[in-house]
Amino acid sequence: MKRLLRTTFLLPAILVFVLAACAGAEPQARTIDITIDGPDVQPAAIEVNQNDTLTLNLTSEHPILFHLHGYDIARQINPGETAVLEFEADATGRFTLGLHGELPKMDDMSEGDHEDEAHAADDGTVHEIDGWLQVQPR
Ligand SMILES: [Cu+2]
Repeated sequence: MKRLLRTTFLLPAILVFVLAACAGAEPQARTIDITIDGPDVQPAAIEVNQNDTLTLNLTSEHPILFHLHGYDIARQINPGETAVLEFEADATGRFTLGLHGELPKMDDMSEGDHEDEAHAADDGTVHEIDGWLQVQPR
C-alpha cells in the first residue's frame, strides 16, 4: 500500500517538476545597462522572457526622457546619473523604445505615432529610435 501511494503521488509530482524545468521555468531577475548616446542606444535589442523582473540602468550624455512603448513607462535621464527603471515583463511581444526631448544628431529620426495621452505633455520633439524590447512568452 505504501508503495502504491508513493507511485500515485510522487511520480506525478516529479513529472511536473521535470516538465517545469524543461520549459525554462523560473522567471529571472535581470539587470541590463543601457547607454544612450544621441539617437544610439546600446544594447538596441533587449530580449527577455515573460515575467522576468527587469532592472534597466539608463545613462545618457544628454538629458532625455526614455520611454518604453507598450508598457508605457518612462524615466527622465540626466547626464552623470543612472536612471533606474524597474518592472516585471508581464506582457509579451516586441515593444519599441522612444526618446523624448532635444538630442543632437536626431534630424533624421522618424516621428513615431505619439498621439496617445502619454505624450500630451511633452514638447513635441518625440522620437522613435531603432531599438526594442522583445518579451518571449513562457
Ligand atoms: Cu514615446
